[in-house]
Amino acid sequence: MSAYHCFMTGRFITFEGGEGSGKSTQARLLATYLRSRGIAVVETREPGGSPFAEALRNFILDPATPPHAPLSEALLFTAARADHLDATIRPALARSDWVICDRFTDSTRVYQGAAGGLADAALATLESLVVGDTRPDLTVLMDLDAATGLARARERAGGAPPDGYEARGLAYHDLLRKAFLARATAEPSRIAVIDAARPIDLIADGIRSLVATRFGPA
Ligand code: T5A
Repeated sequence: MSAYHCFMTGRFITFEGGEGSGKSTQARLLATYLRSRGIAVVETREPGGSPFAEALRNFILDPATPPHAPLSEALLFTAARADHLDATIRPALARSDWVICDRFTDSTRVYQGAAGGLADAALATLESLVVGDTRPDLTVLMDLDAATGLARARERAGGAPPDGYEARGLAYHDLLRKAFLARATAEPSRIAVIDAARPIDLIADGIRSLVATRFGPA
């Protein structure tokens, strides 16, 4: 029997990082691995993860959406998050499923806070109102230099127009990277930094070890 079976309470794991850093790839691989060990996993993402939040995602990320202020943006992401938590994340954790979420609150703190200029204290207040106690047990920060991440995201898009965030310059994406790393320094017990420049399989192995160390031996 897998040692994971000793840990049947739900776990909440988020993946964070810049564009093209491999979050979705690694979230999917971890979910597949955990399912192979008999664990029920809900894979989800932000913005999105529930019908209402996915509708907001389409609006927010549509390149045709007019420019708007970081505060409006933060409120939209937070509205999507409130529904995502109620409709998807909390019910899954209540069933003792594991939840693996591609982006969560650290993205708001970094994109709308550090990069958008909103005060961290204001975002922290919104966060406690909406997230409450449903905070991630573990956050995997995929750390990659901005140029490589953007190149990967553009290659994958295959010529489709970049969304509003991808279209911003290299200096902006470098600032995001530093802001994510600063969050990891501030919360080392929750946020683990992963070198995302390595081959996909090596990174996946490292994340499995991390999860085993954190929640029980593999
Ligand atoms: N946002 C979001 C906010 O501003 N505030 C918020 O509160 C929230 C929640 C979301 C946007 O919204 C913003 C941030 C974002 O700009 P999105 O479409 O979800 O937009 O974009 P991303 O989350 O950035 O997703 P991406 O798909 O661009 O990046 P991923 O998920 O990090 O990368 P992934 O796994 O899709 O990989 C990209 C490509 O690289 C390859 C993959 O095969 C793929 O082709 N790849 C690798 N290649 C080489 N080596 C590796 N190790 C590789 N790993 C993956």
